[in-house]
Amino acid sequence: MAALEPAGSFKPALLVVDLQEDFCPPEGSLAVPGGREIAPLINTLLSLPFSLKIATKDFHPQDHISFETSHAPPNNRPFESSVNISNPSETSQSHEIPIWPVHCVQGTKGADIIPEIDVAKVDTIMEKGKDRRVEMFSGFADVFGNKSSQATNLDLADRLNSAGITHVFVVGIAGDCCVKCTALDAKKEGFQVCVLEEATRSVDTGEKGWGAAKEEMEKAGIKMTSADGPEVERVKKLP
Ligand code: VGL
Ligand code: ZN
Repeated sequence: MAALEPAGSFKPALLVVDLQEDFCPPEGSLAVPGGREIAPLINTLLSLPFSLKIATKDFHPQDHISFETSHAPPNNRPFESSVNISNPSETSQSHEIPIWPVHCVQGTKGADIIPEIDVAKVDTIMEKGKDRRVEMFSGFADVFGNKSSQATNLDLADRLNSAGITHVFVVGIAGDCCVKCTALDAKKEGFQVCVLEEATRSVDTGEKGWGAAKEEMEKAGIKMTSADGPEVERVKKLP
């Protein structure tokens, strides 16, 4: 659908990925260094005339398959262990996923969007990762590429397409995880995609983490840019 927009048209959306308590210091169970620092810049972006502003939330059941508590030791160490999970809709397919500390459990404070973010400026909040059986980093689909209503409250691509969105700007946390996967899927869905680098923070800021994530995104045709760059200038000029 995005491809059906007239050439040269510009209807940008802002996706604010997972700015939640559990991903932020000082108390988050999966705190990403500097996660809270990017809130002021994200609020500035939220006040710009994007056609649509969506915030995503990682929103897991308490027995989610990515949690250390869902697996037996010794192969359940967060940031070290990984497990194979099978595709709920095609059980012959499997995928290796990392093990995480318990995070963003539905109904807990850890799942809340941090109060520093001006959520009144957000049009829609989408929840992802709701199916205990499968990992979902991207707001568009799970790690197998499934779009299931069991895992989310909203089909993100549908929402963007029905608003006639052409360009997707991605910010938030974690840069090397959910931001990357969401940006890659946005590109696959046919949108032009920018990631605003200073408005993301990563679990691993090194070459293997954010460095590799940037390379993968750039290879896919995603633009790494800045809030001072020409892409955001174009948003500022919108009526
Ligand atoms: C995320 C790890 C596990 C993220 C979500 O938001 O980047 N990371 N679940
Ligand atoms: Zn998660």
